[in-house]
Amino acid sequence: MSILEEISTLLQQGRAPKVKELVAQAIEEGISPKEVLEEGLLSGMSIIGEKFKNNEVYVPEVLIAARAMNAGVEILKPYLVSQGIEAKGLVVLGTVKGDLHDIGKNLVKMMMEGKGLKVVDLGVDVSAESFVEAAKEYNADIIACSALLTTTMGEMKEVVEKVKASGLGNSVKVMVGGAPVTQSFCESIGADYYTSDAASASDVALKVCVG
Ligand code: B1M
Repeated sequence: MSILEEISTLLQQGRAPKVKELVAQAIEEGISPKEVLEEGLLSGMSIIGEKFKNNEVYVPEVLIAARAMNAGVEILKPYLVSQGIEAKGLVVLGTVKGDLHDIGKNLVKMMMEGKGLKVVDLGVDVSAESFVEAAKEYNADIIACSALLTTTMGEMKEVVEKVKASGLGNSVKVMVGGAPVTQSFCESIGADYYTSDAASASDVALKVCVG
C-alpha cells in the first residue's frame, strides 16, 4: 500500500494521530502537499462520504473521520499557506445558515490565505444578515458562502438579496460553492462567482481583489 493509500485508509478509520504522523512523513518523503491533500485526505473523505450515503457508516464514524481530516490538514497548512505577505484583499467566509459542514469551507480559507488574502471566518450556520454585517464591518471585497446540503443552498439567495438591499452590491462580490452548488444555480440566484473546489475559489478570489 502506498503512503497516500495508507493516509486515506487511516482517515476512514478516524485515526487522527496516525494520519498526522503519515502526512508529515509523506511531506518529508517529498510528496507534494497538494497530492497528500487530494490523493490521501480528500480521497479518504470521499470514500467515507459514499459509505455514509449507503448507510454503511453513520454520523459518529463520519465525525471521527472529519476530525482525522482536520488533523491532517493542520500539518499541511504551513506548506499550503504562504506567510508574512501583505493582504491583497479581504474575504468574509462562512457556511450558510442551517448548515454545519465546515471541512470544505476550512480548505477554502486555507487556500485563500495561501494567496495572500485576509479571511474573516464567520464559522458555520451563518445567517445572511451576519454575512452582510461582517462585510460592512470589515470593508470586504468578497462574501464567500459554502453549503453542503440541498436544503441549505437556498440561503445563498438570501445572501445575494441582502447584499443588494444593503447597497453593498457595487463593492462586494458574492462567491458560492460546495458540493450541491453549480454554475447554473449561481446564475439563477444572481451570485457573482461559482467555483467547484477550494483552489479555484482562491484563484478567482485573488483575481477579484487584484484584477
Ligand atoms: Co453530512 N451530508 N450531514 N455531515 N456529510 C453530506 C453533505 C451528504 C452529501 C452525505 C450523503 O448523504 N451522501 C448529505 C447531504 C445530502 C444533500 O443535501 N443532498 C449529508 C447529510 C444528509 C447530513 C445530515 C443531514 C445527516 C443527518 O444528520 N441525518 C447532517 C446535517 C447537519 C447540518 O449541517 N445541519 C450531516 C452531518 C454531517 C457531520 C456533522 C457528521 C459531518 C460534518 C463535519 C464537519 O464538517 N465538521 C458530515 C460530513 C463530513 C459529510 C460528508 C461525508 C463529507 C463532507 C466533507 O467534508 N467533504 C458529506 C458527503 C460527501 O461530501 N461525500 C456529507 C470533504 C470536503 C473537502 O468537501 O465540503 O464538498 P466539500 O468541499 C469541497 C467543494 O465542495 C468545495 O471545495 C472543497 C474541495 O476543495 N467548496 C467550495 C466547499 N465550499 C466552497 C465554497 C466556495 C468554493 C468551493 O466558494 C465560496
